[in-house]
Amino acid sequence: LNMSMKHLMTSVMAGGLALMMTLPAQARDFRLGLITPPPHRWTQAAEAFAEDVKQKSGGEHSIAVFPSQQLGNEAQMVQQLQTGALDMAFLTVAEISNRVPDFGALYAPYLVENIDQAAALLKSEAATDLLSQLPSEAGLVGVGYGMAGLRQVMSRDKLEGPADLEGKKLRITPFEPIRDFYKATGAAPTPMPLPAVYDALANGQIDAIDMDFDSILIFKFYDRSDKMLISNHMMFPMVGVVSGRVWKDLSKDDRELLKTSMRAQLDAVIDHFQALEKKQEQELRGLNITISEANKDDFADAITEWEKIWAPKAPSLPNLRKAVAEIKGS
Ligand code: 3HB
Repeated sequence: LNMSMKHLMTSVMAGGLALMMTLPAQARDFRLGLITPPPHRWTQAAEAFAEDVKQKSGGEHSIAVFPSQQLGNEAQMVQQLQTGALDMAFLTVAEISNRVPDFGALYAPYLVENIDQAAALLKSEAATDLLSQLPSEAGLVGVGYGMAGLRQVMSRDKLEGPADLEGKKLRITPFEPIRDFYKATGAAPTPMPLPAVYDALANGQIDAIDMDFDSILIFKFYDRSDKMLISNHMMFPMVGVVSGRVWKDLSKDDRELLKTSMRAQLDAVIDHFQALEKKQEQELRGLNITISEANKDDFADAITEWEKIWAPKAPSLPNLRKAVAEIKGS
């Protein structure tokens, strides 16, 4: 071979190699489902995640986001994730706790005292450790936590304290730890996914709702229930997941890309709720709403009842409490 042939062959080989290195193994069009509507921070985070993955994969991968329960409720989305029909989702831990009861530990009433402790707990090792149960117990890879604000109660009729919950048809997110908490207060908990709440309140199907400040503002629930009990009785974690079936066929690089990018967005969701909580409370206090407050002592009996049911079902509870004690001490 003369020099120019050799030169040509080397450059062809180098060109081929460069091409192999820049193209990902397989371009993918992923789908991510969630129940929250477009204005909710979770949906905005999902959109930002999709945009980031598109950019970082040089346009090879895309993620289509389906908000507002378009692909079904959370129970249906979990089934789709298990078969691999759906690739990813941002799910309330509520639905997860229906399948893996240990996650109920995150809903111990007054596990945390405020939103800062909730944020720190969800970023702690104790909470992250729980996620390692998801592949075997639910066929999901738990990438990380997000959250919404702490839970409050709104009602059409008088609501000055826990005693006024007696006999009220009270909307809850469909999961067992919260059902058991409200049953213990004497209320009649009515499970209903977020997108159905406004109409149910408007048509009188329910008297009261369990909700966070942010969604109360987004959906204007105060138009239909103008008594608010600021109770801060529970956290409301979210988890970003990838289908276990989909995950096992992804390259190492693609896994890393999805994990890093999703985690950054989930952390930003936690930071958002932490930063805005006071402002949201102020905004609600400025509206024409009758506000009362309640704390851990006011709910003492219901908490004792809850512990009886959930301490045996949620063995991670002591570990989470220890983490909270460390957070408070630091
Ligand atoms: C709910 O109340 O069920 C809910 C609230 C959120 C997000 C998702 C679900 O802020």
